[in-house]
Amino acid sequence: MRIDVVTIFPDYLAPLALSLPGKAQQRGLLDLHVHDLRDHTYDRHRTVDDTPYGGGAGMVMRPEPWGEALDGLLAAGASGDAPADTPRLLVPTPSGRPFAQADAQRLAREPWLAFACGRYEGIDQRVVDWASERMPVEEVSLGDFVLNGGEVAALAVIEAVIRLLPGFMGNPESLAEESHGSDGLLEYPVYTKPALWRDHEVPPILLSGDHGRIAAWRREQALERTAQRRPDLLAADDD
Ligand code: 6GU
Repeated sequence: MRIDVVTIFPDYLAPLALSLPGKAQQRGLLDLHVHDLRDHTYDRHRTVDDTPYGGGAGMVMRPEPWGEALDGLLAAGASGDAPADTPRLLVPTPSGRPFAQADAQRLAREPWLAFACGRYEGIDQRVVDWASERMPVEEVSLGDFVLNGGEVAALAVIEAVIRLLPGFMGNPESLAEESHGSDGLLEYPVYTKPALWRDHEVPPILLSGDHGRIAAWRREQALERTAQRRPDLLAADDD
């Protein structure tokens, strides 16, 4: 999978050189391209923002640098240098549609993703409107809170997606058994050695060797936890 990220802070994406994402790049599973939006500015101060039309607080990202940056992606697509004609463009924003595991699974099947990381009060809406006429575009949110910019959100989405790529994980079985996995429940609590730690015991059933009762206990715990923390998930859980 190819992933392009356009940002005024390329260093925010540096963690993708670490750990499993770093290995995935070395092994050719992930082809990551990070671009500095300011490379598409031509004034002395490399300005990317301006005051909002209609007034109000904060600054808005000007469309011209974004247009050039996206032109560059389309040129890569047209030249055959990329794995598709266009990327699917993800725009992280608190006003986007909520991003969930099903989206990660859907995006993991795409050959080419691009991320437009906005800062300040956001990107001039015409950039999304123009891009939408040329490539699939999704404005996505991680939840009901506000980050300073799209970079941390892009990192989170990228990690959620690339860990689903075939061959990314050492042990693909850990993909099947996790919160927001196929059963729609939160994960049950987990324990390891020692069996007694600071007066706290591991639930004895887990030491019983009775795999049927252990599976039933875990299901019960997952249901209880989900009811406590995320009742909204149970409303949609049919079984
Ligand atoms: Cl995707 N972007 C920003 N800037 N803030 C957020 C977010 C995204 N999701 C939650 N808060």
